[in-house]
Amino acid sequence: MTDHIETIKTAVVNGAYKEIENLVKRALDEGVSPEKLIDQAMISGMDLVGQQFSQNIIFVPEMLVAAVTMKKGLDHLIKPLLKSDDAEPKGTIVICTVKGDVHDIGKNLVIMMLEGAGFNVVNLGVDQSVETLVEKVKEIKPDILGLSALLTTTMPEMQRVIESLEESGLRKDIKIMVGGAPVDTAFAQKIGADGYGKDAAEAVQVARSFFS
Ligand code: B1M
Repeated sequence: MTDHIETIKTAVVNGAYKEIENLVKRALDEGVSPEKLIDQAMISGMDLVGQQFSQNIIFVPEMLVAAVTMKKGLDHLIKPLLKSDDAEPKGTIVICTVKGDVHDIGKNLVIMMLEGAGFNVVNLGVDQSVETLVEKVKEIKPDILGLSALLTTTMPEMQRVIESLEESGLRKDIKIMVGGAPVDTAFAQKIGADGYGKDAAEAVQVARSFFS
């Protein structure tokens, strides 16, 4: 089992996008859980990629190939396994990465888990402006708006979204959940969000708590 985890972690770090599907399939066939593959192999691999980037050992192109590799493993093999058939329909969540930010792996993982838990998720993608979000909230009327940011420079966008929703009179009808590596509970409280999810599993708990 450790072998599968180490092999897949190395594949993500090395950007082995041609091999990843086979490696993940083999691990799943041999009984490694999707959750273990995500946490201990893929996310841990991406952390290493981030460290290597900070130390100038690798650069943006390598980081991008690692991201493509992780996405391939997640989308085709793990996503279907995270869906549960008996999940009762819950509320609707509109989710995106904020303006100026194109990181979407974590957000997409959050979406997979929310869908698996029975939420109806509308994924607006990445780099979404305050104006678009206000329009979409007006149009879709979701129960929850989820905002993701991976850059310290894009975190303030979350506050702008909340302020604009307040100005448009839409804030009172919606719960706002924020997340992403640089975000924490203190920041979420400071900007007036209703909840913060440390990871995908916590995001599901927070979303559920809005309905209890
Ligand atoms: Co970027 N990048 N990147 N990058 N990148 C980071 C974030 C960085 C920490 C790397 C580093 O320096 N060590 C650094 C940010 C530094 C900072 O702001 N303090 C950084 C930088 C600097 C940059 C660029 C500026 C580099 C450049 O161009 N010079 C550039 C910016 C582009 C832009 O957005 N405008 C850039 C570009 C990229 C790529 C495009 C190459 C690629 C992204 C590809 C993609 O996403 N499609 C990339 C990658 C891959 C990373 C790292 C290596 C990995 C991110 C990731 O996918 N992690 C990252 C380093 C790191 O995080 N270790 C780094 C795995 C993912 C599962 O975790 O996203 O944290 P995460 O999501 C978690 C939780 O945070 C949470 O749940 C998820 C699952 O557990 N969560 C939520 C996330 N969203 C949530 C929302 C919720 C709730 C929970 O509710 C709504």
